[in-house]
Amino acid sequence: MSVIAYVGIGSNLGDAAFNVRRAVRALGEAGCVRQLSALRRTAPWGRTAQPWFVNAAVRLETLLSPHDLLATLQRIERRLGRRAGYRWGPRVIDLDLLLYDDVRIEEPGLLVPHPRLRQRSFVLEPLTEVGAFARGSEPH
Ligand code: A4P
Ligand code: MG
Repeated sequence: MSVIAYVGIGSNLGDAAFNVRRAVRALGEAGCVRQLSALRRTAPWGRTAQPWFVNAAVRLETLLSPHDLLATLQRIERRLGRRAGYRWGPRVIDLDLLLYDDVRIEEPGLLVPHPRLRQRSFVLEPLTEVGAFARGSEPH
């Protein structure tokens, strides 16, 4: 049975908007992209001495388990040119699994909902736009 998941997309290297659009297209491998937020230019969070980001979020209908979805996101990141960098550093593409249905996962390699969701307007705003909190629920 399919479930609804939300994926956050960010880029701040190269043509960031182009990278985000390529990632959205590639997400077809993970399921059906039901809605894409606006693409926003956002000031860098965490490490401020790096280029501005382009951020967006999608609502995705998927048949994949959370682990398989994460593996697919990481495969897409690699294919789009993501190289190992440092935490919160610049990246060609970053795909974060923000929400997966109402599921909570706390494992070393997978935390859902994404842990820093509430601190970040560059995540919350596009998430809201694609309907993540449409039933009036608070961010998890
Ligand atoms: N991981 C655990 N849970 C998840 C999840 N729900 N989704 C693990 C995705 N990955 C998850 O991720 C590191 C590890 O997190 C993965 O191996 C996976 O097993 P990463 O993407 O390689 O590392 P990272 O992105 O450098 O670290 P982190 O903490 O995820 O960084 P963030 O939170 O993604 O922050 N400023 C603006 N304006 N816009 C941005 O998009 N992004 C960052 C990166 C910093 N500042 C930003 C932005
Ligand atoms: Mg990340």
